[in-house]
Amino acid sequence: SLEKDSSPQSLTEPEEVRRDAPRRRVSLSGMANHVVAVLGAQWGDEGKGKLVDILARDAHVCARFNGGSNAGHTLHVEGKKYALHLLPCGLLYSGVKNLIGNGVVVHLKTLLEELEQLKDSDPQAITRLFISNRAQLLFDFHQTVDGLYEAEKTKDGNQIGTTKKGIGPCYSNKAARSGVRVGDLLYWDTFVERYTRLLNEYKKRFSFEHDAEEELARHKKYLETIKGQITDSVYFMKESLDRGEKVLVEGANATMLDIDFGTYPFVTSSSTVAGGICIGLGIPPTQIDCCIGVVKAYTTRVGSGPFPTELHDEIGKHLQEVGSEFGTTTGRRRRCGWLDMVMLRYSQCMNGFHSVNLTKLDVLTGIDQLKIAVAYKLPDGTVLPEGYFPAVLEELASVEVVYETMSGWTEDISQMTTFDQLPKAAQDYVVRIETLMKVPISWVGVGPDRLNTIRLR
Ligand code: 2SA
Ligand code: GDP
Ligand code: MG
Repeated sequence: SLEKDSSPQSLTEPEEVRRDAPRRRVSLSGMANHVVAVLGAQWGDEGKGKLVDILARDAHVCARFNGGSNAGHTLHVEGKKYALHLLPCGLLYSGVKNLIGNGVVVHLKTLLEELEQLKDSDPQAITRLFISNRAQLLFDFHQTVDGLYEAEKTKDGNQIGTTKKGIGPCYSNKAARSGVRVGDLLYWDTFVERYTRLLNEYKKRFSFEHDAEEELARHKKYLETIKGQITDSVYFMKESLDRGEKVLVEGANATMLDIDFGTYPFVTSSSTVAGGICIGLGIPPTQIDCCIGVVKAYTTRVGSGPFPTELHDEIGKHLQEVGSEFGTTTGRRRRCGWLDMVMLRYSQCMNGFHSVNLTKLDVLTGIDQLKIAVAYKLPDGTVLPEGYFPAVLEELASVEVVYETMSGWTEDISQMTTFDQLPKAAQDYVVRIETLMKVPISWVGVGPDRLNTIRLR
């Protein structure tokens, strides 16, 4: 009976089973775990690509779970610079399989152009790439429509400052259940029907020219190239995990751009936080062993939206210029400001980072005094509690930022390889961040190259 089922006795057994189940031990040293995720803790461009590149060497699989070609991950490897947008960074290693999960929106033209870049040095790269049959296809008209929405919003001063890569329109179609998926390509007539229906929906809403015949013909060619790479990613991941393979999950965009938890509506359209991994790859939360947060030693943001610690002075200019803060995808100048611990503690609430990679510490060299935002105060003097970040932009706009000031340093730290070599002021800055965030820092970036990384744990 119902009563019996809900009695405390019936709960005892499963609880015991759960308690007895072996728990995996988390290691802070990245790929010592089975499933490791690298996620951006701020507004993106923290340097996720660089850490993924460092860890991918020891992975069997590198997987993307969210976003599309709006992401821009820059890698500096052996004197060469790579900018990847849609391809997982693990593709640079010949022993790593790369998965584009169901949560990604795939613009095949971009994907194949990126592969083309690698063709000379690595003609086999495509054989290591797998694309989920459940991933949404992003067409050229999504990009056109992204621009048209932005133009409409610009009229009222509400533009988001998107990358115009079609991300918002494509995820909207997914939610509206009118999207076209990668697997649909395998059933050509259905694909053409769905594509045409979707395009016609947009044609009713906007006036724009679009050569559907040409785009369809191109997709027929794309299909020939990628047919063997289309996979059922849930099954792919299950098999991989059953074999005990090491999986590196590569986050795109970042926490404060998350569709739910970011500074809505000035966000991207995917789930960028730890929870998004399960949705975008089809793996259970119990499989994720370690989440690493990538935190830039200051804050940047590209596009519109609130930025409480933004600097409009010489220091902001220093961060922008010394940090080469330009968008990897659009070349846009990134807005710069002080490190914001209020935001990072909020970021920790959703992501539960096991450890942190602090990046771009070298960019702070030469700044006399460094500030860290440690609290937000409301107009009535109330200090917001730890972990709380205003969801409503009006409340966020009303806060006064409370800063702590620390001494800077002048020594060039870019060639330093141990924590002990860092000037005392730089060490203090790192330790202070660790204390305020309550998460161990495992790596400190002191330059763009793979090698410019100090390992702490
Ligand atoms: P979208 O295109 O719909 O995802 O844009 C919505 C908002 O998300 C921001 N966004 C980004 N912010 C930082 N970096 C991103 N990737 C590129 C990079 C950006 C670039 O690595 O530099 O090149 O401009 C990225 N992608 C999206 C975007 O600025 C909007 O605020
Ligand atoms: P992602 O989107 O998080 O992968 O980051 P991006 O590649 O868009 O932007 C980060 C930029 O900072 C890239 O140009 C990296 O090469 C560079 N970078 C990463 N780590 C460091 C670092 O520790 N110091 C310096 N100076 N540059 C870094
Ligand atoms: Mg980027």
